[in-house]
Amino acid sequence: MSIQEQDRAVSAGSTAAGAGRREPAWPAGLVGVAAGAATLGVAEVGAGVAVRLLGATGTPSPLLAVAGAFVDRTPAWLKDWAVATFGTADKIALGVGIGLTLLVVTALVGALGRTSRALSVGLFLLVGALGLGAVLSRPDAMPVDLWPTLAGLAVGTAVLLVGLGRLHGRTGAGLPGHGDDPAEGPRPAGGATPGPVAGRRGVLLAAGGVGVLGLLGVVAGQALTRTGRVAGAAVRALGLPVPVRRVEVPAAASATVEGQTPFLTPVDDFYRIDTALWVPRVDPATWTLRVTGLVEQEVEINWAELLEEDHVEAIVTLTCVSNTVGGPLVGNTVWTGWPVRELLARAGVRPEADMVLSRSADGWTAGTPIEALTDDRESLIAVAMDGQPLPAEHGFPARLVVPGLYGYVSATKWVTELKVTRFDADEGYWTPRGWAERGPIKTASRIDVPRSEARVRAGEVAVAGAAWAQQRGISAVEVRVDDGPWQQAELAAQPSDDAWRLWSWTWPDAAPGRHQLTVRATDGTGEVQTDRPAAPAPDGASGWHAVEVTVVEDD
Ligand SMILES: Nc1nc2c(c(=O)[nH]1)N[C@H]1C(S)=C(S)[C@@H](COP(=O)(O)O)O[C@H]1N2
Ligand SMILES: [Mo]
Repeated sequence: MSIQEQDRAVSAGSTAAGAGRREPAWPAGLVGVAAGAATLGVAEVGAGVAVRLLGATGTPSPLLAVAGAFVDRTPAWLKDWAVATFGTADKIALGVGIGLTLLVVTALVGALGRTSRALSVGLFLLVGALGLGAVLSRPDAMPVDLWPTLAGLAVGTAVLLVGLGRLHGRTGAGLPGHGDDPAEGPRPAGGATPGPVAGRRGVLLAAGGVGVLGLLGVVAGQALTRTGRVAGAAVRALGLPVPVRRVEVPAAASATVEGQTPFLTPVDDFYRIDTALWVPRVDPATWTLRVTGLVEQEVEINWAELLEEDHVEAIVTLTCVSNTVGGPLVGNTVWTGWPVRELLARAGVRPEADMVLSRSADGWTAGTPIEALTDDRESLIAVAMDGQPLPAEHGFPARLVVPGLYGYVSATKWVTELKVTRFDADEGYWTPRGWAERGPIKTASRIDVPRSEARVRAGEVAVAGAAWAQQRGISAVEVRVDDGPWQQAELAAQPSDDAWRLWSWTWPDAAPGRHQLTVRATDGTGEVQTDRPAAPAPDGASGWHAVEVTVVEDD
């Protein structure tokens, strides 16, 4: 009997016996959810095995593939909103969003099975096809990456068919046992038991069990996948180049006020922004960096060769274009690396080139104006931050660091290729997604102390923060209370124009009540930070950072 025939038999049976009584939707919905969970459980465990044991290069996990495909299609305003709302937890938020969507969709698909099992299975497979398409659309995808999802769909479809069949009093084809329970009473001639059958409870329990197992599979599969991708202890054991030039970080550059951001951001606190849903695990033994495109000759270097070159240290503040005024997506550290300009010189850049499209192991790209990589600024192929190998999530084994440009147009992590090209021929990942083609960093300043909405004691109040204008440096920072006059802040030392400059100011006579503190910086060229507010998209936020504080009576 085909599915359609069974359907007809089922509806005929239930109308005859049920006399118009409509079955509730939720048991069938639960079966749909169980089928979805079973699919994902099998697929994610399979994906974990594919990544861990079989060395898959693509994204065999349908969940990560869908999430990745979604991220790639995120318009600027949505990315902006997500980062503003969830900060660096945006990936978790995305995971929760996908989970809830799947819950609703599979429940609906299951509930439709009351009317037509064929329709239910058809829609179920359609959703599965979207997952398969997402897997195939990922960078480095191979047809073999499809098997975990296909295996999951086979199991999920079986769960759906059997669950719906039993729920509607039909014995699934080749499934003995059902209906033999005398408690279910006599079976009508059509072979269908009437209405909601006594076996329903069993079906629901089974569906719940399958659902839980499926979820466990998802958790286990994700754990397998992720640990499989993160560079392990072997990474730490690798030697690092001894820099031919070291930087001094003078004590006078340090924070002076408690709660102020430290001059060097601890690696563990360094913000992380990327489109990678799993951290690419790049094996330095097979890693290479190629220079291609508009060059006299293509050049390729491997890890051992890179370590042979003359590395230097540079203090560079990295900033994300998505950072809001006063936001946290900025960090400062000492980078160790080989100047990009030396690698490009080896390849010989042709005069018509005006951009370098750098590409990462996971297919992400950044378009950087060529002069930022060939002039005398300290643009590096960085292999270390704060004297340690790059953590996997910050680009191990090598990434680009380009002073003066937002990360999205320059700071390619897990970098594998530099394609010398032109802006009119190529574009970086974020450009077609609504972000500007070029992203020079705007002068910015931030109040860290006191925090917004803090309560402080009347009298002397320490105010402190950081300001940055990479490549230009900071020459002044001013603070204002309410609409009062601008006051010069004290500046810490600035060992590099590419690093932020810490500042502090003592508010001498904070009076009880609510007050607003505002900060603005002047860059090294004498230009004052603009007060014109702008959202991060398309080329970086602007405007003055202000905090509201409540001053309370000193007792
Ligand atoms: N491969 C890759 N590199 C990337 C990105 C990315 O999505 N993929 N994001 C860029 C962006 S937008 C920023 S702000 C910086 C952030 O670097 P961090 O995570 O080390 O702080 O990395 C850049 N490099
Ligand atoms: Mo960014």
